[in-house]
Amino acid sequence: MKLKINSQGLKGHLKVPGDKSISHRSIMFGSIAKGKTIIHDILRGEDVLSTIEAFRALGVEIEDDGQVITVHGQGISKLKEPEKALDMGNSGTSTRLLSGILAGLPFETTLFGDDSLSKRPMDRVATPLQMMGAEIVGQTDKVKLPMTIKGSAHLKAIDYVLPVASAQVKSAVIFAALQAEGLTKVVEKEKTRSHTEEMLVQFGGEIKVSDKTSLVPGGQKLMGQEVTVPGDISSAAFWLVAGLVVENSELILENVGINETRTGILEVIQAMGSQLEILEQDEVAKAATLKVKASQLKGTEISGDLIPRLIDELPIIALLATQGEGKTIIRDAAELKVKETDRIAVVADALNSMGANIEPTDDGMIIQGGTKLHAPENAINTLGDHRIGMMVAIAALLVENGEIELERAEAIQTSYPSFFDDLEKLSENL
Ligand code: SPQ
Repeated sequence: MKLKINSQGLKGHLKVPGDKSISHRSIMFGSIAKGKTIIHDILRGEDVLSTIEAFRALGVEIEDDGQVITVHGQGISKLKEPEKALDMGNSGTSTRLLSGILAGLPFETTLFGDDSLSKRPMDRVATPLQMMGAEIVGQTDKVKLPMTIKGSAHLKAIDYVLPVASAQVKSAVIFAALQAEGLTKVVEKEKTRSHTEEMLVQFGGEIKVSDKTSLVPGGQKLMGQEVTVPGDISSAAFWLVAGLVVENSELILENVGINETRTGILEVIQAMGSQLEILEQDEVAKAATLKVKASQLKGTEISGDLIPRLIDELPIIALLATQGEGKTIIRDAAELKVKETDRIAVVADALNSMGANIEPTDDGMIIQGGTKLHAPENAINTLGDHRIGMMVAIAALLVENGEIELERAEAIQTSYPSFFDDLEKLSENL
């Protein structure tokens, strides 16, 4: 598709669409709990639809009346062997978290995905789940998809120190631990998003979390709940950055999820000296209304325990850094290489083709600020990565002349189906 260029400014209010991580988990917890779960404001992105279809195939009745989703949970032991292999689409979260659930169910399930997901490593979940007693076979030693899981009705609790900072691996082990005999201990490398732990408690489960350690007793039974999904800060990030870098912009973003394990981008924006205001904050819903205005920015350093708190925002933060004054250094983010694409290489290639100066490194990027972006010579391809597509669409707003063709733009449906409608709306308000 041809991207909109040369924006004269973005203005107005936007209610940010539902959080993808919480949407997946609301379906999963609802499906393994007993009783009705009612979900408000779920994200109907393709990744979440993959999760919904997978649980329907496992025998769960899930209704969508266009307003709320109702999951008729019958308890985890009532999930049944699917008739065919489950299509996980593009979704790492669906695949890895579902693996933890399937690990304790005594039947065989095969999971497959699209070209991007089939390149992503699944050994990170297969290893702890095999230690607990599940049989898991995938392609190559990295256990890539298609992968077959034969669960065990007698999972054993383990003590597991995560070798990578990953909420998906932590969550897979927690889901398996709920079904195991004994107390499972999971120790994180860095603190990652806490949605699984929090929602487990919301669904009546038990978990003891202290800093990076979680203790999960086995044999748990959960109860259906009413869930309201807050807006996704990872989707809001595109508008936060657009509001800061596109001249003459002023945006108010409502319903932005502010779980503290996800708010690293707000700290970066503040460190870069930009104008960000928190207008309202709802501590119960864990959501806030944020306001941003076009600002002068300066370079910063992003590393260490901040990385898992903004891992999915790094592509759009890289664009932000190209517009600051001075250098921005991103370190400790090697995990970017195993996302929907190698987000270090793909971000650097896409923005450099538009005139940026980004040096990819083994675990991050060195970004020179103050670069003027132009239309690239060739089309830019998302390579199936929604966050690359949205980052390039925001970068295009800064380009004054020419045309920018985005190939495989449909990848954006993964997490933000109304992205271009929202861009249109914010562009019309001048
Ligand atoms: O689900 P998927 O494809 O892995 O999605 C991504 C994304 O950009 O939307 C990563 F590519 O988000 C992950 C995130 O990076 C979602 C997630 C979760 O919901 O638990 C955790 C993070 O992944 P990880 O590997 O660090 O656990």
